[in-house]
Amino acid sequence: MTVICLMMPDWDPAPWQARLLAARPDFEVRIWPEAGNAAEIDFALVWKPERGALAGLENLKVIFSLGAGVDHIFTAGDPPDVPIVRIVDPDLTARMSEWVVMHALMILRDTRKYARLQREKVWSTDEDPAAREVRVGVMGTGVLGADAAKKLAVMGFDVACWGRTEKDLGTIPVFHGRDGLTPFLARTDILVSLLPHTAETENILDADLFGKLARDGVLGGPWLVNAGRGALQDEDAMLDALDSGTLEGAVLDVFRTEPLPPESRFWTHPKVTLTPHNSAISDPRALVDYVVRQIDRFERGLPLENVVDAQRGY
Ligand code: NDP
Ligand code: OXD
Repeated sequence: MTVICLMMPDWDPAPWQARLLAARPDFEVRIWPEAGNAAEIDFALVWKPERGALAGLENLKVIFSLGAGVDHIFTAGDPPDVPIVRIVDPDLTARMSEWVVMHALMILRDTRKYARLQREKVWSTDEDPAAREVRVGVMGTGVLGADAAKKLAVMGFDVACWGRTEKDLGTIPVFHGRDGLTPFLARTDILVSLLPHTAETENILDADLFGKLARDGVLGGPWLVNAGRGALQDEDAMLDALDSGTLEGAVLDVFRTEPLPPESRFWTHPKVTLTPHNSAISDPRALVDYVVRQIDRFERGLPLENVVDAQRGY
């Protein structure tokens, strides 16, 4: 008997449980906190587990993050010393790139202005810029950053990326490391953040960074698009930058506190578009197959895929 524990306090576990059992009727699927004898649990499938919840699973073999990010596991306390496998799946990747490309196009085509003109019943047009004139900088050259960058380039944007280490993304220039950050920002009109939250990336989106973005672009000022994590952003600095015009606008899917509290200024700021951390949802219809495949591999003695480097934190 293989015992699975679903730890997803914010999500409905029912579709995950049903799909797991359909794929592997031999699984016993328990739902936290009704987990029975914790020593019997082999695999934990988690999204934002409660603090300390993983620590008691003494015979755990693998932790599966039900998202691409794993910061939610580390911030819930020291997890047991077992492999952590994260989601890398075309369904999730495609969703994120759709969201990034959609918002880059909405910025390019100034949909905010045309919505206002429609409300005012004004028939008026400007000389809107072409995608090739807009420099998009993607922070993160991993699974999501690379895919979004390639799809932005297909739309005609002038794309570059920035990551921790050197990478080859074909015709897309890749900057890396702290030394590469300033020149990368200096050629960026739309900054897309697809970084993980680690000790190194905490608050990376701060006043200093906003001040280094290009000011000579065709959009009238630089934009920030963040779908990485809220902890990447210094939110007071971001609001100051929006108020002062250092940032022309921001599109935010993630926040330091989620759900975003009703009193947050982001809800009503005229330069902010926000979405409720749904740029790339984890859909059990796609992702259960991935997890089951990894468990099958583990049981057959094959290496797990997409194992997180716990030292690096992603
Ligand atoms: P990957 O691990 O594939 O990529 C992470 C990228 O970040 C790599 O290019 C890595 O560089 C870079 N990176 C990490 N640390 C640093 C640093 N200190 N300086 C510069 N670059 C750094 O992750 P994914 O692309 O799959 O996912 C990225 C993140 O997106 C997730 O961790 C999660 O936080 C977020 N996400 C958000 C979702 C949402 O709905 N809003 C949905 C899914 C993911 P290198 O390769 O050189 O090490
Ligand atoms: C993820 C997320 O990390 O949805 O996959 O945030």
